Amino acid sequence: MSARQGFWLGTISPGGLSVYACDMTVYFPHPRTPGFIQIHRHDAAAVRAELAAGLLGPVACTAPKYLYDALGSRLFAAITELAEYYPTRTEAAIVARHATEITATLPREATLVDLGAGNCEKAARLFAPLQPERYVAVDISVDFLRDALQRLQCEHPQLELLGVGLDFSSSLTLPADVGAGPRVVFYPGSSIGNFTPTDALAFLRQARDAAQGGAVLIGVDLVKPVSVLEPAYDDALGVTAAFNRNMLLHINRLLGSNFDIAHWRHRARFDAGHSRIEMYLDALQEQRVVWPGGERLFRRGEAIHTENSYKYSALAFEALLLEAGFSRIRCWTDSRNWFAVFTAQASA
Ligand code: AVI
Repeated sequence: MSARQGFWLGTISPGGLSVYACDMTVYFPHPRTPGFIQIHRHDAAAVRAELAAGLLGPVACTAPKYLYDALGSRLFAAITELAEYYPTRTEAAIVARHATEITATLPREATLVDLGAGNCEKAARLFAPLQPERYVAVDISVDFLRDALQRLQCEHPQLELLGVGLDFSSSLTLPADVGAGPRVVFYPGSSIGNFTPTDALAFLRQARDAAQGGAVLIGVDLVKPVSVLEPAYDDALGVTAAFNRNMLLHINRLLGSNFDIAHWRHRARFDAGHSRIEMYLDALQEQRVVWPGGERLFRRGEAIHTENSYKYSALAFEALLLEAGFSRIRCWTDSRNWFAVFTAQASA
């Protein structure tokens, strides 16, 4: 908001009073504030049913989203700082080094849609080279986004900001409020690796629709020696172990179960056949875990499969993007070929 104003200025000096005309534009503070839309509704009964079904399977398993309660999100943030966990800093270095080239492949003045935005830091680094018209931060709950978006609004008073609370792991249908026109769908951190390749393909197809003729910008972790991969998921400090075991405390609250974390050990292994890191919790002793309406006896050594993190070759991920209907695919990697950043166009 601005107003053009003409007014007079004067100075008094030993030579007398000099008066001169001044014409300037006065800027008033912009009243923009971030918008918020919560779409995902926590359905406690459905969550309990999903958890119980997973725990009662032939091999007990849980969806990786249950790793992220408030403490789990903080532990994940700590993981990204570990020497062994290379993906976050490798991706940031690729984006910083090639920002001009990367953003040149993306539509200007588009809506930047950030999936799993959290503290919005990664997307904010794209604002200067990309010049988006609108920034839409998506996470499971808008409560995770409030502080970050309010801080960003102070730094970028002209940018339209919207927080959307959506569980996009089940469906990536964005509300109409996100607006018309091309979008850049940003999915960093190799979170796509936490889907099976079949689910990743379905997700990419939805991302292509969501881009409305724009493009995607995706970070993908690449296959590399086991000696690098396994420590990244089983660090010396035990932060990833705490992240994994904390899930049992989260499940106790959601399901009313009685997991005792003292009886469970973290394990991570690379399965070359599936090209994925698998995370497990192994029972240290035989134990009966009970919850309202169910129970399971875990034998000593029996495991709960808690997460998969798929590692791709650049060629295999390019093939997945092509199969999902993307075109003009570009890829940037680091000097060790550990991580890849892809852009791909949603239009033909
Ligand atoms: C969020 N996601 C990409 C992480 C990964 O590398 O698969 C989650 C993680 N699990 C253990 N460490 C990090």
